[in-house]
Amino acid sequence: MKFKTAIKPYHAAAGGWGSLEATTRFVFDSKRAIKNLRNLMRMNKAKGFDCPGCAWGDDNKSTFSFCENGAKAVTWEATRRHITAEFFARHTVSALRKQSDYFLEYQGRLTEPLCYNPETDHYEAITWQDAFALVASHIRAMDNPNQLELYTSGRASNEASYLYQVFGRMLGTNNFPDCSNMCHEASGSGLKRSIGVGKGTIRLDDFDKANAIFVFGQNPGTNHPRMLHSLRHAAENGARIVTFNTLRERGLERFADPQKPLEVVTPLAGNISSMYYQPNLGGDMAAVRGMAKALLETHRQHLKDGLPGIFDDAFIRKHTLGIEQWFAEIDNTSWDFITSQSGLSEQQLREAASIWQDSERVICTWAMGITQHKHSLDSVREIVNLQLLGGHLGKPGAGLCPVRGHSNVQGNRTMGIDEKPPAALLDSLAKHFDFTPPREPGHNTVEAIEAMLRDEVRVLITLGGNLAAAAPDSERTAEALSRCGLTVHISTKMNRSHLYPGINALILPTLGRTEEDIQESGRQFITVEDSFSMVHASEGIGKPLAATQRSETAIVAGIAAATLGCEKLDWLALSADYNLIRDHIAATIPGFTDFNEKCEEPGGFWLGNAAASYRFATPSGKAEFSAAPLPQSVTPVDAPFILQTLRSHDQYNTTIYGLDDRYRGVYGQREVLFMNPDDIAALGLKPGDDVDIETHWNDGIERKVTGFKLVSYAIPRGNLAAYYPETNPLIPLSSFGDGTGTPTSKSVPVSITASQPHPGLRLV
Ligand SMILES: Nc1nc2c(c(=O)[nH]1)N[C@H]1C(S)=C(S)[C@@H](COP(=O)(O)OP(=O)(O)OC[C@H]3O[C@@H](n4cnc5c(=O)[nH]c(N)nc54)[C@H](O)[C@@H]3O)O[C@H]1N2
Ligand SMILES: Nc1nc2c(c(=O)[nH]1)N[C@H]1C(S)=C(S)[C@@H](COP(=O)(O)OP(=O)(O)OC[C@H]3O[C@@H](n4cnc5c(=O)[nH]c(N)nc54)[C@H](O)[C@@H]3O)O[C@H]1N2
Ligand SMILES: [Mo]
Repeated sequence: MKFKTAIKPYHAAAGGWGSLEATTRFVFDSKRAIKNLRNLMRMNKAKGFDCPGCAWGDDNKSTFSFCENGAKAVTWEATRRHITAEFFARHTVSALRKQSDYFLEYQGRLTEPLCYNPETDHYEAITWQDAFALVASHIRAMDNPNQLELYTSGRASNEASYLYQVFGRMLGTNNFPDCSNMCHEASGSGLKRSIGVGKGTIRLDDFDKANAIFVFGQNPGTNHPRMLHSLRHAAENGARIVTFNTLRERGLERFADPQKPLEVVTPLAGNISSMYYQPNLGGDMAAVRGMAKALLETHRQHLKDGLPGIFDDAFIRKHTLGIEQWFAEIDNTSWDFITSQSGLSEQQLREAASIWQDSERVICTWAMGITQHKHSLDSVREIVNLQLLGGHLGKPGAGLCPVRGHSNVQGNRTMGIDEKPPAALLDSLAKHFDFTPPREPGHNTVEAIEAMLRDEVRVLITLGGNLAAAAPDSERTAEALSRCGLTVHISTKMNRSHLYPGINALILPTLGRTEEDIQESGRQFITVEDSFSMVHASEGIGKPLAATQRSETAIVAGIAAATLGCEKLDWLALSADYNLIRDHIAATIPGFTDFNEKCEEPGGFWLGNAAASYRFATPSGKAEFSAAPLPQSVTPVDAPFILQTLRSHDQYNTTIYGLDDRYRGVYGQREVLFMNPDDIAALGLKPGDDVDIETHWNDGIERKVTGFKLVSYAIPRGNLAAYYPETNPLIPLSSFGDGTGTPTSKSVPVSITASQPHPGLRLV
């Protein structure tokens, strides 16, 4: 495949024609355009399926609610392109490894179960029955249940993930690594410590009521496009939108609603951010500390002048603990340190603080720019601290909003996909199913890979996802996968993880969310939970490509039945009728009483949020301020540059839809490095030059990628950006967040050198 490459800065608003054009091009390119469009129409409606794009919520008001990137996700899944065992008979696994991630998934949907033959290096067809029997025999041959790893990616339904965790725990393990370990772990853990619940406290309509919205480390124009509607609407209502983002991101500057044709042909596009600050990578905790320092100073001055203070004293007194220690820590933190770590001036931080102070209702949102650093847990807690000061919790238009990634990643946790399960969950499972679940914590994603490298893993099952490409330190992760006794991937499409088979390996082809799911008792629906704790039903409408594809729920049940038998729990009866699974969920998971009846509610039902009702499940029973010092430095190892690894506009995590990144002006290529023009000049280089990127780390291992094209970009000096997963080889497995285990994908210490010309091209 050849692509035309170009760098052409994008000047229009995000959304608008560009957005529509790209959407329709994508839809019409696909082989069944009309059906796809019908899919789009139904997306997010009561009787359609939940968009597999992101975890943003639905307002159920508009009749045609889709975004460009949701459209891509749907058409990518609903393609008629597919591969069978015949494809794998033509290509060895080693040959496929040389292909790009784009090529692999572009081949289309997987349609039949496949088993790796190490003698020929080919995947070959296998029956479902033999596949389940093979998994069961490997699991039964383990000496200890912790030789099993059960990975989950956040698309799996509540029903499939619930069965999956019951299966694992009945076997005796809590090894549930998941994509969340690489994603919002800091949000879950940080919020839990501060306010007792690891989820956001607001609902979608709170955006309409806020006076100010602070958006930290997030690129909604690409990753949560429907959020732009909420921000735009809020801005029109007079809310101030304050963005902290290391890069200039078009979607956070201006947005034209593609569903309002007038806006896209006239300059009516709405401005999004009132203020746009560009901190250093990892500088947000310092930035928030700076805001708090400015506020504290004003507060003390008010008290000195006999005026009322500026904080919500009643809220603080009644509901919080530890403010004095935090204030002492603020006093200990100098402006010099704050400004050098954040990269923002004292004046900028005072200005941001004054917007916060002038706003009666404040929302803070954040995503990977906050959660993928070493000090992410403390950063999340610092944002909570700020919100607690103003009592911005549990009132309309105010609160905390970690914006989740995968469309059901929050639901997976609710269903018990958790390597550190709360005792209450285990107690409830023990009682309901009458067994003794394991109590010791299991492995998160990094720990699972380390265990594989130590040859401790006999069986790895992945319920969706693509560990080989998504996890850090690609070379070591690939080796880790190859060391497993058996790898089992439950997947919709071919991906890199399939190309690092264990000693034995299976690929099990599954139905996607857009597809009809017919079981013995008839047509099934599944349920998901969005970022706002709304649970709702989702029912596919597309005809499956092949009778040999099975639903995720049926596959999990099939594995469990073959391994554990159906005497204790009739797994096959559960997969014949998902209502029965929901009855078990209702009996064991808080908030799901009368689950089946509640699924009838259009738009779904709200699980509630204890902290938003001033019930804090912390040790003290109060919301707890955190008094963590700022980190001495953002990375433990010094290097000339810090690199963040992020998403382009044409990808869904490791799935590459195309090679353009329109809003950042990059076309036909992905191996690019965004750098400040002064840094480019200081290195004696120019835009378009090829460079190598090398990690500085403390374990003597060389980590380097070569031949990345320099792109001059609005990014503070010393900071760099490049795409994931091409840069995953640079992230050391041992570099992860304190208390989160999340790989530090947004702060990799690196140096840059000009690439050596290719030997074949050298002039003599
Ligand atoms: N179309 C599409 N949608 C998606 C996804 C996708 O790949 N494609 N992925 C889904 C998933 S799983 C997730 S988790 C979300 C991810 O959603 P995002 O978090 O928006 O994803 P990233 O591309 O990693 O972008 C990180 C953003 O934070 C900024 N940033 C990075 N480091 C810092 C920092 O230290 N401080 C500040 N202030 N800013 C920083 C970057 O410049 C960038 O704008 O999106 C979900 N939705
Ligand atoms: N360097 C770097 N690394 C990162 C990140 C980063 O920002 N930088 N982000 C991290 C984040 S936030 C996340 S969430 C992880 C993502 O990690 P994963 O969730 O593991 O990766 P995905 O790319 O989302 O998984 C894609 C694969 O899922 C399968 N799939 C798609 N739909 C379905 C389905 O409906 N059912 C099933 N069973 N399979 C399906 C397809 O086979 C596809 O190839 O990556 C992390 N890795
Ligand atoms: Mo994510």
